[in-house]
Amino acid sequence: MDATHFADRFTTTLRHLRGVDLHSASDVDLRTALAHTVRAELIDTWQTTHGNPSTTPQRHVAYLSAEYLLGTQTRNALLATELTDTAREALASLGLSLDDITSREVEPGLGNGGLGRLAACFMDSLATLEIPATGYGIRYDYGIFRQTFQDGNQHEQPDTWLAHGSPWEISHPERAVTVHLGGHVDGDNTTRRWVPERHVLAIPCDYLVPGYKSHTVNLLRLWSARATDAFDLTIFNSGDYEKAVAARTYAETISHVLYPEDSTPQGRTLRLTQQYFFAAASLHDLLTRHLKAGRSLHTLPDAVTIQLNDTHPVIAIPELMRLLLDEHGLSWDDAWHITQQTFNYTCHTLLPEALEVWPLDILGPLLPRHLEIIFAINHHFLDDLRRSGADELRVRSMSLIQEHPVRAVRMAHLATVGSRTVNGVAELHSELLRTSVLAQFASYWPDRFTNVTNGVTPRRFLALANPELASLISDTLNVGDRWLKDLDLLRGLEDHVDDPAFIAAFREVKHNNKERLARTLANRDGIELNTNAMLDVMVKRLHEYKRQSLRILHVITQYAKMKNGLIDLATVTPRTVFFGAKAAPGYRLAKETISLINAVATTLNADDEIRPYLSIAFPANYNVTLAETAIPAADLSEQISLAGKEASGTGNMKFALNGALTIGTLDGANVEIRELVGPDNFFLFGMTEPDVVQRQRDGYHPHTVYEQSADLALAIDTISSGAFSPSEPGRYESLVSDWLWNDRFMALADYEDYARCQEAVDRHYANPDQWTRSAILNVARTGFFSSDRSIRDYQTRVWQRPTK
Ligand code: GPW
Repeated sequence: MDATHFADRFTTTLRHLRGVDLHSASDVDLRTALAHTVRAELIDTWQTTHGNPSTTPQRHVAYLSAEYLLGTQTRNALLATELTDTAREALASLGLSLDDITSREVEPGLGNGGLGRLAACFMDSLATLEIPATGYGIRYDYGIFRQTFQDGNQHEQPDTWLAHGSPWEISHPERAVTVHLGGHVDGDNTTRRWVPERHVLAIPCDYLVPGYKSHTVNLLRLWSARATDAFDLTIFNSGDYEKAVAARTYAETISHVLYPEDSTPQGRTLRLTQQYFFAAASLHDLLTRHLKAGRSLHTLPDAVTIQLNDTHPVIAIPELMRLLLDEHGLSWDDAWHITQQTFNYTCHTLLPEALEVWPLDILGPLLPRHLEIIFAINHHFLDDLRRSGADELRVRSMSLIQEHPVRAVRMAHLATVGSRTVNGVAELHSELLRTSVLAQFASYWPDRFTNVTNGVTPRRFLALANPELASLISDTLNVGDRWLKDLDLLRGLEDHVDDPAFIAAFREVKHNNKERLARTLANRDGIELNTNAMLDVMVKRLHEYKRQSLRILHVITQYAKMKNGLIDLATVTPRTVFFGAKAAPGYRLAKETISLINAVATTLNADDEIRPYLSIAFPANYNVTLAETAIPAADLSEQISLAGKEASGTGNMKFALNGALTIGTLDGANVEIRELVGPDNFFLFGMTEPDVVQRQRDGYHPHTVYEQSADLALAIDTISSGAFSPSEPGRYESLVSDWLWNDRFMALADYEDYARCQEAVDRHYANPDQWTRSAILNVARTGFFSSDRSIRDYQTRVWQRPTK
C-alpha cells in the first residue's frame, strides 16, 4: 500500500465510520479512523493465516491470564505491518501529523505490573514467531486506576479507557458463551449434576495481535460479562422489576474492574467469580473448536496446550474435569489424564502472601461442583502420595486443602498437581521453587519442573521506545533490522565498543532521549528535568520487598550531608532520581512511602543550592506509555529487591537493553543479567539469598543496624526531625517505627553496602568513556532477554514436549 492509497482509505474511513470530513474531524475521529485503517490490514492478514491452517503438527497455544498490560496499539501495528512511513507520509499529505494523532492514544491498562506486561510481550513474540496461539483474559471496563497526587498522597481515579470507544476491539455479542454460577449439586455417588442458580453471558471481545513482519496475526480474546435475559429467573418471576434490573447490574460487575492488588490477592468472591468467568468461557471456546474440527476429546492434549499465568486461572483445571466428566461422560481416569496433560503452570512469586488460597466458604457456594472435584483430585493425589511412602506430616503439607487459619484450597498446589509442567520465571526463582516453596512436589515429580527465564519484546521496548538507538544499531550492524527478530545479533556491537564515532553517537542518542523525556514530563506533569544530570530510575509497583524505602533513605542521607557541609558540592556527580510507582489502594505502608518520596522531592526541588546536584522526579500514574519514554533515557537502573523475593523482574531487562547500567542485588533475573554483561558492567551489592536466610535465623534486629550506621541514622533522624513535614514532625512515624522494629525486607541490613555501591556508581559515571563502554556492553550482551527467546524456550521445554 502506498501513501496515496493509505490517505484515501483513511479519509474514506473517516467519512463512513465517523461521519465527518477532514475539517470537522475531532482528535478522537482521527485516532479512530487511523486505527481502523491499520486494523483493516491486520484483518486481511488474519484471514489468510486462519484460512490456511498450519500444516506443521504443533499444538495450539492457549495463554490464560487475568491481566494483559498492552500499552498503546497503533504505532505497534504500523511497525508490524511496515506501514509507519506510509502512514506518516499519507497523513502529512492531508496536513496531519502521525505523531500528534498517536500521542493521544489511551492505553488499555488491563494489568497491574510485570505479570500483565509479560503476557503482552509473550503475545507479541508468539505472533512474531508464527506460533498459532490465542490469549484469553478479561475485558475490564476499568483497568488499573489512574494515580494522582494530592498533597503528595496517592489518590485513585477510575481508568475510563473505554470513554471514546476502543477502535482496536472487535466484539461478538452474537457469539456469547453462557457461564454458570452458584446453586447446588444433585445426584448419587456415580452421577453428579451441577444445578446452578445463576447464569451470565461472556461476550468475546477480540484484539488482533500482529507479529512483526510475520504472516501471523493471533487473537487476544477478552471476555466481557453481560446479563442473560433471565439472569435470575426467580427474581424475574417474582415480578419485582427493580430487583430484576439490579440483578442484571450484578452480572455485569463481573468484568467491571481490575483488582489493583499486585502480588497481594484479596480473597473476594467477586475476584474468584472473575477467575472462573474467564476460565470457563475460554475452555468452552477451546473445546468447541476442538470438537468442531471433528477431533476426539482424548486427543485434546495433542492439539492444545494451555499455559496458566500464575494461579489466577487455575480454576480452569477442575472446570475441564467437570466438562469431561459431567458433560461428556468420560471416566475419572481418562478425564484426569487429558486434563493433567493439557495444562501447564507458571509461578511468578515466592512471597507466601502472594500464593492464592480460596476459603471453602467462598469457593463452595459459588462453585459447588468444582469443590467436589477438587476434593476428589486431592483424594486421588493423597492416596498416591501415601502409597509412595509419605508420612502424614508430608501428606498434610502437600494437600490441596489447608486447614488453618481457615479451610481453603491452595491454588498453587492444585496447579502443580494438575499440570504437565511447572516453571519459574528466572534461574534463581526456579531453583528456589524447587528447593523451598514447592520442594516436596519437586522431589515427588522432578521432571515436571523447569525454568523459563522471562523476556521482553524488542519491538515495543527498542524499536518503538528508542527509535534513535534502533537506527544506530541497524546502521552499525549492517544487517538491516534483522536484529529485531534475532536479538543475539546485538553481540555484533561489541566490535564497535572502541570506535570513537560509535561511542559519540551512542552518547548522543542517550542525551536526546533525556531531552525527549524532559519534554514529556514538562507537558504531562509540569516537572522540569535536568538533562545534564545522571538519570537514576526506579520504576515498578510500590512494594516493601522491592525496597523503594532503601532508595529514598540513601537520597535523604546524601541530601542531609550536602546540607551539613559533609559533602563538597564541587565533587558531586549530579543526579536526578526518578520514581514511578503505584501502590495498592489499601496498602498503608506503600502509600506512606509514596507520600514520603513526594515530601522529600518537594524539599529537594525547592532548594536552589541542592537542586543542581540532587533532585527527584516523581510523575504520577506511571504506565506503559511513560515507561516507553523513561526507560530509553535512563543511565542507572535500580533493581534493589531483597534477594530471594523478586521472582524475575522484567523492567531490569528493558533498562539493560536500552543501555542503562544496573545497581542491583543478586535477585531474580538480575543474576543472569550480571552474568551476561559481566561484573565490571553491573553494580552489585547486598546480601545473597542464603545470607538472608542465615541472617533471619540468627535473629534480625534493625534497631541495632540503625545504631551502628551513622549515615543510616542521619537519614532516619532527618525524617523524624520533621525536615520533610515541618507542620507535622511525626508524619512518617509509622514508616520509621516499621524500619526500626520490623523491617521485614531488611532494607536497613543492606543499607551500608548499597551506599558504598552508589559511590562506585558515581566514580564510574565520572569517567564518561568508561561509563559509555559499559552501557554499550549492556546493550550488546542482553539479547538473551528477548521474549522471542522465552517463547522458544516454552516451545521446547513445555508446549511441544511429547505427552505421556
Ligand atoms: F504474585 N508478578 C506480578 F506472582 O507482576 F502473581 N504480579 C503478581 O501478582 C505476581 C507476580 C504474582 C511479577 C513478579 O513480581 C516479577 O518478579 C516477574 O518478573 C513478573 O511477575 C513476570 O513474571
